[in-house]
This record gives sequence, structure tokens and C-alpha cells, in this order.
Amino acid sequence: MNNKINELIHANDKIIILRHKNPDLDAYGSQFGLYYALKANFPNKEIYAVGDTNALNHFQPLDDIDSSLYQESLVFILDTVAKQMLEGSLYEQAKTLVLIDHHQNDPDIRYDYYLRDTDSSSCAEMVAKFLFESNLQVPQNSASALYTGIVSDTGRFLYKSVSSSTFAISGKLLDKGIDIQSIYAGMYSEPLRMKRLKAIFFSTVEFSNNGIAYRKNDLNFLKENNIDSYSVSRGMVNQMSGIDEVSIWANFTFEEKTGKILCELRSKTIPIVDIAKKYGGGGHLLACGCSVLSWEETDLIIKDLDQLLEEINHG
Ligand SMILES: [Mn+2]
Repeated sequence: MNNKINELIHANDKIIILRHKNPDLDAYGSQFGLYYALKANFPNKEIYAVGDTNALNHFQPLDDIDSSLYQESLVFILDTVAKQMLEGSLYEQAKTLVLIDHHQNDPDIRYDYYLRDTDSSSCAEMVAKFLFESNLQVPQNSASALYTGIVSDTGRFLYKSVSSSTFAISGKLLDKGIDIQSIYAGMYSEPLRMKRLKAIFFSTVEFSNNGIAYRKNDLNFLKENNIDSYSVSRGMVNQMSGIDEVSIWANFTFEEKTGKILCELRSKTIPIVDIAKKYGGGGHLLACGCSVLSWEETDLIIKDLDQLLEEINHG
């Protein structure tokens, strides 16, 4: 049971819940899961969910708050501990800052308390575990958000990060009366246009000498298909998964907003996070990323991954 976080929640009347920018469903799921639960348990506290938004947000609009609130608030950052993953720097003014994360990175921001569990399947699993262990009430909307986070970060309970605890916690969330069919319908149905675009994406995947699968999505590709960087970068990387011949795959996508190239790296069993770290990124052992400034650098990443595979194949 996490007494420290409990104490901090009890001691503060204003709470702001943040997570990484370009939120995925674990970022949203852990954020809204904690938000709905704290709202239900502490109706007299001021509680806010804050951050950028995107097409994956089928929860509710984020709160727009005055920047002066930070210095009076307990602030949570979920699903990251990396400065480059955060939008703005207002969290630096937090009265008290708590980090909850399951990534491999070491924090490069100042914090007061850090709940770290790199074995956890998702940040949502960590939040759910905290709520259950603290005997806090978990209302249905919170359970639904947390379940969504767990399902998305585990690829529907597919990845190695899934433990018996993941199932036990998911079971407890199910007991809150959540509707998993409607959760899955929201997560796994998409417009025909996206299916067609994924077919184009897949048919143009390239391969390195030792069998790294990769795709470079330039500005032209985004413009021609009227799609945002994020939907391609994170949304299509796993078009290259589940292929017998492919053990490592990478997706490189131009980001118009920053002029950088988003690199998403994935592996079946061979740890690759050190390569992401080498280029200023991080994440999990088998699923990680970074962003670089040029296509030449993406070639260096492909070369590094290719060499890793060669060493394993011939070492
Ligand atoms: Mn996560």
C-alpha cells in the first residue's frame, strides 16, 4: 500500500493530473482513471485533468486552468518521467510533484515522490493497483478508463509485460461493471480510409540486410493522405508486427509541428531500448522511441539495429 501518495492526496485540496504529450490510451486511461476515482472519493477537493488532446480522447475534454494553480497543488505526472515528453514546464512550479511511471528512463525532472515499476504492464495498472490497495472507491468510469489503458499498453494482453497481477487487477476492474464490448468497439474499429492507408503503408515497408523492417513516412506521405504524424508514427508501427521473418521493426515519421522525425522502435524479444537511449529517447526494453533531426540519423538507427541483429544471428 502506498502510504506516501495517500498522505499527499489527503493533505492537498487542489490536485492536478498530467501525463505525457501526444497521449496514447495508457496516458489517457491512467489520467482519467485517477481523475474519476479521486473526484468520487474526494468530492470537496478541486481536481483537474490537464494536457493536450487528440483523436484518441473519447473520455472528456481536458480542463483549462490558471497557471497560478500549480504552486498551490499536488501535481501528478503519469506515464512518463522525461522532460521531452512533457508539454510546457508549469509542473516545475508544483507545490508537490509525484511521478507514477512504468518506463525504463531515469527522471530528468525534479520531483518529490516517484512511484516506479518497470515490470508493470501499464501506468493504468499502477494507478489501479494504488487505488485498490488504498481501499479507495473505484467508480465505473474510472475502472473503464484504467481497463482501456491496460488493454492498449499490453496490445490486448499480448506482451511480455503482462503478469498475473495484470489479470488480477483487470478482473477487479471488470467487477466494477464496465462494458468491455463498448471499450473494444471504441479501440479497435476504424474508418475504411484508415484500413486502406494501412494497406499502402504495409505494401511499401522496406528491409535492411539483416531483416529489420522499417518505413520512412515523409511530409509528402502525410500530406497526400491527409493524416497527422502521430496517427502514422504510433498508429501504424505495429502493421509490421507478427511477421515470422521480422524480429525488429521501426517506423520513422516526419513531425510537422517540430520538424523532427519521430522514431518508433519495436522488437519481439531482443532488447533495443539502449539504441533509443543512444539517440536521446527511451521507453521499454522491446517498445521504445526517440526523435531525431534528419533522415540521415534514421539511417544510423537502422544501421545500429541491423548490426544488433547481425551480432545475434552470427555471434
Ligand atoms: Mn504506458
